[in-house]
Amino acid sequence: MKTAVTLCRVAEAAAGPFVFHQDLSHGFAKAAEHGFDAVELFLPSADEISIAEVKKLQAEHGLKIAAVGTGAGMVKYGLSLTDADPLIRQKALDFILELVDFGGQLGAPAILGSMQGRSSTTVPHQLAISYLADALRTIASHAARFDVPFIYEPLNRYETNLFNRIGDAVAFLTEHNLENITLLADLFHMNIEEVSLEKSLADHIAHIGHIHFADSNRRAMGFGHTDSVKLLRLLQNIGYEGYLSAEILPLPTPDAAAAQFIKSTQPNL
Ligand code: LER
Ligand code: MN
Repeated sequence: MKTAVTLCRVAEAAAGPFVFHQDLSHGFAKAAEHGFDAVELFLPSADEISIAEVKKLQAEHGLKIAAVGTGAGMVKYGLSLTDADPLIRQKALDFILELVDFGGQLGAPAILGSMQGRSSTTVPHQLAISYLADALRTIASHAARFDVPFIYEPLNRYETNLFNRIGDAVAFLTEHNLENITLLADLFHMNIEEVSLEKSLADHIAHIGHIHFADSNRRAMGFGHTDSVKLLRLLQNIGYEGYLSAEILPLPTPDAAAAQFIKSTQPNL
C-alpha cells in the first residue's frame, strides 16, 4: 500500500499530529530517506511555497503529493465553514478553494478536517449541516476541474459535533447527492467513535479515499494497542488503493516515529 508522511509548516500546530516540522526541503529529504511514497502537506496557506518549488522538491526526492490539509484556516485564522458569521464562512470557503487550486496543480486532493467547525446555539445542527453540504458541493465541483476529489474527514466528538463516524458521513453524502467527495478514515478518530474499525472500513470502503494510519494513542502503529496486521490484511483483501498517511505524533522523535510507521506497514501478511 502507498505511504505518505505529514510535513507541517503551521506554527500554531507545532504540538499536533505531524511528523516533520522543519522547512520543506528537510521534510522531503526525510520522507525519501525513510522510504515513503509521498508527503501530505499541512501549510499556513496556499502562498507558503510556489508550485514550481514543490515540483522541484518532488523531482529531487522522487515523491508524490498525497494530499493537502486545510486545518490552518481554523488553527491559524479561526475560520470555519459553519461559523455563524457569513463573512467568516466565505473566508473559510475562499481559503479552502485556494488550497484546492494548490493541490490540484500537483494532482493532489485537499482535505476538510477541523475547518468543518461545529454546530452551536447560534448555528443549530440542521443549519450547520446545510452550510456544510453547500460548501462541500461548491468545493467538490471546483476540485473536479483538476480531476481530483475533495476529501471530507469525520472527526472525534471532542473536535466536531457534525459527523463523528464514517457511516454517518456516508449517509450524509448520499442524502445530499454530494459527488466527487471521498472520506478520510482517520484511525485515531475511529478508535474513539466506531464500534469496530474493521467493520466500518469494510462496510464503507467504496467511499474511503485516504487513511490517517495512526495507532490508538495517535502514535505510530505499533506504539499503541491497535491490531495493525489485522487491519492491513483487511485493507488488502477489500482492495484499498489509497494512501496510508502518517498523521501521527512525532514521538519519541520524528525519525523514530517515521521509521516505526514504515515498519508497521510492511508486515509479513
Ligand atoms: C486532521 O486530519 C485531524 O485529524 C484533526 O484531528 C485535526 O488535527
Ligand atoms: Mn486526521
